Amino acid sequence: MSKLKDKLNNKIEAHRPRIKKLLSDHGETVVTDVTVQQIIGGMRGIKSLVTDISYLDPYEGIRYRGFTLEEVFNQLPKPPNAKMPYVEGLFYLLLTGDIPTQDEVNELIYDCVNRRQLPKYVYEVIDAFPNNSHPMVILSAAVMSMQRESIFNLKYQRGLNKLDYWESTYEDALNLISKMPVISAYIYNKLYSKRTGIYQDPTLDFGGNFAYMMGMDSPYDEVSRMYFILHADHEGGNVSAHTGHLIASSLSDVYYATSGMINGLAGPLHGLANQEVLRWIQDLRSKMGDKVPSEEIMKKFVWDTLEGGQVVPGFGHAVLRKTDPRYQIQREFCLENFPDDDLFKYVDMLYRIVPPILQEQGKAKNPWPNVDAQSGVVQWYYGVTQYDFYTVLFSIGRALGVLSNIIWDRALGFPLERPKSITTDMLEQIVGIK
Ligand code: HAX
Repeated sequence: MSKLKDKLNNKIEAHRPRIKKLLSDHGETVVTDVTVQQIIGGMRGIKSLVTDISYLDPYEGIRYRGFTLEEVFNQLPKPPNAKMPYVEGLFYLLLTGDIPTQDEVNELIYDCVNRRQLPKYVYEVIDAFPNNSHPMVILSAAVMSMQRESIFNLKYQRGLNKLDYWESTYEDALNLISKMPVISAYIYNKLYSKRTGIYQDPTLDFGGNFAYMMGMDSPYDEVSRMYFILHADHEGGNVSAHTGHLIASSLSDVYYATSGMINGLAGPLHGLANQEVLRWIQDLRSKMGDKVPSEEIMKKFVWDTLEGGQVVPGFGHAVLRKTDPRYQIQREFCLENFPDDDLFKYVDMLYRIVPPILQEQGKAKNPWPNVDAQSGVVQWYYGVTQYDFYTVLFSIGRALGVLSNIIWDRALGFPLERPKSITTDMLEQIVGIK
């Protein structure tokens, strides 16, 4: 057993009695009331999931295992001369709750490097797609095609003790997370680049090897590390995390669950918003030629979008009630590295003019920008201008959190998810209309 798995085993053994006690001694305690608005309105804010991987405070933003993003970026070990930490270190933190030492990260990197090779048929699955397929469709299918590799599934078929579910899920999760960057870079090369095939460097970490496979020079390795870490988790209720958890709750393995979470992320109200932001801005850019628009023109563009019954992509959030710290971190990165870039000037102007407009319109509960308003401009600047691909990058990051959650779901024996639905008639009776 690897040292990480051994440590996880001890943490799981220590955690199991806490869940057991909550259930046996306090199972009937009421946590929250549920309103009609919440039931009809997408279950907003109902406290009905447990995860210790991350917590999202509406005003502070996300904490991973209790650490703010600033603490995560400052405290995780980094490659020599790098400003951004190892992605593997973040995965270690999500799994265990501990900031790893350099040696602990090295061990995990070594383990993951040995899991990176893709079966030949996965390349063939990807190659079979027409080149005008959306990359998220190809990613989802490629992940799904690997279901036959699931160790959990194999062991379950042979008869597996419940207490051991997490172990083979851990193996599946490490296999999948190590392969996802390879799948994604191969999709990128197939769809957009003149490079055919894929070239890996086993001496490089997750972010470094991803940049290498994409054929991107430094600092794209740093950009990748920042991107994957920022997108890793946003507590349990968002569509991608919740989908992964829900699918896995039926004991579907991580390949089914991750393919499903990718499909949820592919919606424009969720992860695809990063693509939408760029598409929307490029629309204005093409009308403007090379010029950056005046504030007046930009305001009209925003109002036209709203009056057309569309949302302004990259703004608003179901939980956050302030500017997303993931947005702020990327904004600071842009200010430090390319403050005079034209596309950044667009995004910067939107940062100033959209919130007052959304406030004036009076619908959005949160008028402030979210992570997706800023992430595309960073990718664009460093050469990934094919914005259809941005949600694939998001998927790699998000898989870190979703897979960590599924391992813990199995370890703590969380059951099949099965909320209750009622009819409109019943709701009307409850409120006294009928
Ligand atoms: N532009 C225009 N209208 C908006 C808006 C925006 N950016 N954000 C919210 N609204 C509208 C909603 O559409 C809703 O309108 P209706 O009453 O007509 O249905 C109203 O304001 C109230 O919505 P809300 O309660 O503030 O927001 P929700 O929790 O329902 O939805 C969303 C949250 C993120 C889906 C929403 O803010 C939105 O559509 N934003 C734009 C798309 C986007 O950026 N998505 C990415 C979010 C972050 C994320 O998950 N990344 O992966």
